Amino acid sequence: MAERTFSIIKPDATRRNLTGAINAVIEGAGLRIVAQRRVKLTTEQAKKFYEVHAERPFYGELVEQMTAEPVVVQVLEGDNAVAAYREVMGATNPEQAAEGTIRKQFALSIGENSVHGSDSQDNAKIEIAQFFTDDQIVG
Ligand code: RTP
Ligand code: MG
Repeated sequence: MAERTFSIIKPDATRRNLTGAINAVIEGAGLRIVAQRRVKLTTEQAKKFYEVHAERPFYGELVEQMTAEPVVVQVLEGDNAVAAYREVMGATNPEQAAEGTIRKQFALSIGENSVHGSDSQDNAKIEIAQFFTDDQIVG
């Protein structure tokens, strides 16, 4: 089975009506969107999702931003999906992101950087399970 990763199209992007434009970049890179749902995260959901960053100075702002507007949660499938999506996303700071990446094209700042993608296969499994049951993912 092809590898899967978890993606979030963040509020800064949904607010600017960029869901389709970002999905076009994802699909253009050969990744398949095998599950997708639009949802407004609760503060509890956002806090739990970003628990690893709880001690970082930007944690409060991050949780605020992630709950400000709806997000689109997705499961992406393809060869080396975790690494492939990290490459398509570009660097966390859009000023350092490579040409053609999602963050280079669309991100507003290091915080409002348009997308999230899992950073390992283990975390992908954990993150996917926070939002999707197996029967909701159709590969
Ligand atoms: P992500 O988890 O969202 O895919 O992004 P990432 O791995 O590139 O970045 P990470 O270090 O995991 O940080 C998670 C998210 O926190 C926000 N952030 N703000 N103000 C800041 O200095 C700062 N640093 C990180 C970003 O929204 C980042 O994507
Ligand atoms: Mg991360």
